[in-house]
Parts: sequence; C-alpha cells; structure tokens
Amino acid sequence: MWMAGLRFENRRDRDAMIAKESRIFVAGHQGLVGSAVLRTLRGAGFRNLCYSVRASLDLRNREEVFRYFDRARPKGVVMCAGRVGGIGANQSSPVEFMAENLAMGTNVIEAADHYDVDRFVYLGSSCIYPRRSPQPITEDQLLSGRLEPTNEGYAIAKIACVKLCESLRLQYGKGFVSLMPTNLYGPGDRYEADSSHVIPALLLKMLLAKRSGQESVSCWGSGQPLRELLYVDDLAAACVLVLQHDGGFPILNVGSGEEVSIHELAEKIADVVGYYGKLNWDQSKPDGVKRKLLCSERIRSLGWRPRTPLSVGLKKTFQDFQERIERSAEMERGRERQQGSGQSRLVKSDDRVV
Ligand code: GFB
Repeated sequence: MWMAGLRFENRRDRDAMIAKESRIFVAGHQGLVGSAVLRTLRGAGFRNLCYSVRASLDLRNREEVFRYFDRARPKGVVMCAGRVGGIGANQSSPVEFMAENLAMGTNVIEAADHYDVDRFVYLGSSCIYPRRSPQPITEDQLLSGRLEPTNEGYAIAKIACVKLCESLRLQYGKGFVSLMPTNLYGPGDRYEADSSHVIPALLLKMLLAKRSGQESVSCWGSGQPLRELLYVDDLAAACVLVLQHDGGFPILNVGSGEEVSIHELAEKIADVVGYYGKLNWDQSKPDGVKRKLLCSERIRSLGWRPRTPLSVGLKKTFQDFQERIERSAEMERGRERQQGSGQSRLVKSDDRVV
C-alpha cells in the first residue's frame, strides 16, 4: 500500500499547472509509445512540443542530455525512450536491456529534476511486477517477489527508474509519476520476426507466409499464457491525463482489462491478415510469465478508460503496417534526406527540434 499519509506532505511541483502552451519534451518520439504521445498531445491542443532524433541527442549520454535540457527548458516531460523488445530480444540481450534503460532513464530523470520540470511522466512496464503476483496486479505488489527471468534485466532498470521518480516525489515534492502499461501494440511498432513483441512478430510472419503461400507459421511457446493487451493510443491518453493532472499517486497501472490467451491472439491475427495456413507451436521457445493482468483502478479513478477493443486495434495496426510496407521505399529515401538535415519526419512547423 502506498504511504497515503505522505501523499501531499511535500506538496510543491505536483500542483503546478501544465498549460497547452507549456513546452513538453517527448523523449523517444519515434517509437511506438512516443509517436502515439506526440499524436495525442497535438490532438489535445499542445503546441509547444520538443523532441530530438538520436543522431543529435543520445539519451545514454548524460552530458548530451543535460545540454539538451539546458537549451530546451521543458516544463513537462514524457519519458517514452528506451530499449524495448519482445521476449526473444529480452532473453538474448539482458545486458543492453538493463544498461541502456538504466542510463537513459537516470539521465533524463536527473536532468528533469535539475532543470526543475513541473511534471514528469515515466513509462514503466507490467513486467516489473513479480512473476507470481496475485491477479489482478495492484501497484503495491512491486518488489514483493522474484521477477520473470526472461526480462529481469529490463525490469530491474525500469524498477530503479520508477523508484527514483517515487523518491523525488516523496523527498522533494516533485511532480514525477510513473505509468505501468500492460503489453502494448499499435501503429508505429517494430516488425522483426525474432525480436518484436508477439503482435508485430505474428503480423509480419503471417503476412509473409500469406504472400509466399507458406503452409504454416511458427508461433512461440505453448500458446497458453494470457496477455492483457492495450492499444497504444489509449496509453497515450493516460500519459496526457497525468501530465495535466497529478492524481496524487506515484505509480499507476494502465491496462485494458482485455485478456486473451496467446493461442486465441494468434488466431485473431491470422483472421485479420487473412492467413489460413497452420499455426505450429514451437515449445522450444519461452512462454514467459503465465499471466499479468493489471488492476487499473487508480488510473480509472482519475477518469481514464480504454477506448479501443482488441478487434478494432488489431485491424488498425495491420492497416498501418500495410501502409508502411507500401510506403517503405519512399520512406527509406525520406529517412536518408532527414538524416541529412538532422530532423525527424514528425516535425511540424509549430514544433521545435531543439
Ligand atoms: O510479446 P511478447 O514477446 O512479450 O510475448 P512478453 C508474449 C507471448 O507470446 C509469449 C508468445 O508467451 C511468447 O512465447 N509468442 C508466440 C510470441 N509467438 C511469438 C512470436 O512470434 N514472437 C514473440 N515475441 N512472442 C515482454 C517482455 O514479455 O513483455 C518485455 O519481455 C516487455 O520486457 C513486454 O515487458 C511488455 O509479455 O512475454
């Protein structure tokens, strides 16, 4: 249970207002979450957004991060940057998942504290909870048991940053909040057969199999684990909500409440893709945690609700994937041009790339 008595004891930045004119730094704006946060902020009328491409700002480099904050002076930060990947990538590269996420997280949190931002939203993950947590998982189960081994490195980095945010809040009254999203999917994901999360990996494998007339697709594990899935724009709405309004909690779970077995999910994906071949379950691949359903009562008490059912979200995601494939040649040329100019393709005239 979070220490309710301390909640407003040190009240200061937590009461600060984040106006639509306030400058907001979206760290990791080209990723799945960051691009959704940028879209949602724009849709909500925020007009003073800033972000930077990796070529000009390496978040693993403390000096670069501090220099960036010194120039940009944001009032709010949404920290979406990180090394992310599915169960395969986590298992094969624990060093990179732990070290890079620790470096990026602590650099950005420390710089945000040093330059006195009013509101900081850190993105954690449901995998930071113990692997045998009672379900649905409440926020107070953090650090109450052993972690899931397939993503221990990533989880430890995230836990350190969540705790740093919480400590800044408790010790100095800072407006730092961590959101703990469940498994995410949506437009702008990364599509790689071996290192993506389950939805982009299966969309990719099934689309390729359909196009080449392949009779079967290899799915990982037993298909038995359950996953709660959340469309990324729904998470972005939660980020914007807590950016504007501090609800008084240091950690808030964000889940859809919609749980499916991986087996059922694979069938839904096959349906969306229109792939009618066989699904082979490769049990030499890991299942990961059996279940991780979040209790999202806290964020719901602030008025947030998930808006996108899985059936709708999967269709939108696949549509985005197909459009991206069709545009890929053009995008590749565009990316080369942007790298030349040091700017992101998401840059709009009223945003600043500082
Ligand atoms: O999405 P996923 O990699 O995330 O895997 P986790 C979810 C489930 O889908 C696992 C199964 O049981 C996989 O075995 N699966 C079936 C597949 N076919 C595939 C496939 O082709 N690719 C993938 N990737 N999975 C991650 C963590 O775990 O969750 C991260 O490793 C992060 O750290 C993320 O926290 C949210 O839920 O297992």
